[in-house]
Formats: sequence, structure tokens, C-alpha cells
Amino acid sequence: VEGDRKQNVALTIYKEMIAAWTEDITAQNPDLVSRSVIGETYEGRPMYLLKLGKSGTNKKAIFMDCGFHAREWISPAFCQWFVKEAVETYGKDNVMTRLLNNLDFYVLPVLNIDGYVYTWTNDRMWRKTRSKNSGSFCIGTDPNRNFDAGWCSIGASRRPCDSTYCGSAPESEKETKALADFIREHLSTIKAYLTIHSYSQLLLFPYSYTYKYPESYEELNSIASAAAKQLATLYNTEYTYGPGATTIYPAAGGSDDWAYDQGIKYSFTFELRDTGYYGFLLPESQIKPTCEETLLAVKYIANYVLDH
Ligand code: ING
Ligand code: ZN
Repeated sequence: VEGDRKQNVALTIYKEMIAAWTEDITAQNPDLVSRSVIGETYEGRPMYLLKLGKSGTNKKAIFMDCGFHAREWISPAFCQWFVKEAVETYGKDNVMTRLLNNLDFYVLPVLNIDGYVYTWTNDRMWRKTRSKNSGSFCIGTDPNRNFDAGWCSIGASRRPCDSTYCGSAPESEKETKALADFIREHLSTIKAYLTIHSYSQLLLFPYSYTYKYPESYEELNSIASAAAKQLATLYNTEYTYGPGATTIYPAAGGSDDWAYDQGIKYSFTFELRDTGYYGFLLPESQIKPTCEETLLAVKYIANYVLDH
């Protein structure tokens, strides 16, 4: 009975909230939003992807995902905020109108849906996916150690019980494989890759799997600097920026490094609020201001991509 109850809560959370929300926002904005399924999770949930933008030809695209790590709740909140803000300000805000007329945004509201649901039903601090590991009783792989970018060479664990377990192979998880497949199939249009995590107030770019600087270091650093400056205009929230390895810690198998090495030059990881006082348990009162300020940085990067 307890298991049934938890299962019902889980179904309600995902089906009633996220899936239903993607369906509604698509139905209510048919000229601006479309929805597709890029795969399904380990537990069988559909992974819905939203495409935002006015229809047009030869449009560049920006890919943004949220909810890699289950406990980073502000992240899925931001993706939903972004979509809502896009449809509500299109035709009113000049910058958003120009962005949606000339670019497509692919928004994946939650990558690690199984893990996210698990944080609502069982363990608020869960990070990884919910897949079984052969030869171990421990569950899950870290999706941000599971990409083919120096895979498991540094800052990742080969032990399934660890929270940074890199998985049995690159893209061993259905969720990371679905994301990587989608990006590979759309490499000709995707010019930027943004992945939203929390917490620490950082704007990171490659590399994290090596201390080597990327070829585009100067350009990425100046974009990050300008985006952080934009973000701070609203509430003075201070962001630190730089390559992952030196700015947070070396860690292989991350999606931003992988996307960059696929040729997507404008590849960034956001670590949203706060700096650790509340950490993953960011209070509700900070959701709106965090989303508002982050939106400024994302709009800055999108504008830059459109003009370059
Ligand atoms: N931080 C990221 C993590 O996956 C990161 C930092 C970014 C690592 C990019 C590798 C590549 O550990 C959080 N908070 O998840
Ligand atoms: Zn994270």
C-alpha cells in the first residue's frame, strides 16, 4: 500500500505536472511551441522536448537542458520559467521577439526524470539516475559523468555506489543516450548548448575533463563575463566564471565538454543560486528572482549567438 501510494505520487508529479505542462503550453501556443519525445527514461517515462520559435528557414538553434541532477530543483524550475517567459513576452519584449523570430530553442525541462521524481517521493538529496547496476546493489549513474569526453578519467568514480559514478560506458544511461543522439542528429543547426545545474553561482565553459584551455577560450571567457554582468544587473547576484576544471573542479564525462568537442562552440554550464547557505534546498522565495536574473544571462548568450 505504501509502495502504491508512492507510485501514485510519482505518477502525479510527473504525468500531472511536467508532462501535462508541456502538453498545455504547446496546445496554447501552437505557432510558437512544438513538442516531441526524444526517448524514454530507465523507468519508462517519455522525455519531452519543447521547440520554441516562430517557424522559419535556416534558423540557428540553441539547446538548453535542465534537471540533470535530481536534487537541483531550481534547474527544472528555470527551464519552465524560460518557456513561460518566452511565450508571454513574444511580441512585447523586443529582445525575446527577435530571438524567437530568428532562432529556435530546444528546451528539455528535465533530463533525469526518474531521479527527479525520486527526490519528491523518497530521497530529497538524490543526484543520479535510477538505473540498476550489474554486480552491485547500488542504484544510479551520474548523468554528468556519463558523456564521451575524457570519460571517467578524472573527477569521476568507477564505483556504482558513489554519487559521481560514471556508468558502465559512455552513454550507458538511456537519458544521456537520448540527449546525445538528438544533438548528433541536429549538429548542423545547434550553435549553443546550455545546461542548467545548481548550486554555486558559476558560469562554466570547457574544459572540465582537462586543464587544457579550449581553442575558443578568449571568446567564451568574454561571453561568460558579459553574461554574468547582465545577470547581476537585477539583484547584484555575483557569478564567478571560467573553465570548469579550474573554476569548480576537474570532472570528466560532462555534457558541456562533450557538446563542445562535437563542434558546438558556445557550450556553457550554469550553476544557479545560491553559494551554499541553502544549497539544493533553495527556498521558494528565491525561485522567481533566480529565474529572472538567469533569464538575462541566457538572453545575452542567445543574442550573441544570433549575431555571430
Ligand atoms: N556541478 C557539476 C557536476 O556535474 C560540472 C559541475 C560541470 C562538472 C561541467 C563537469 C562538467 O559536478 C553540479 N553541481 O552538478
Ligand atoms: Zn548538477
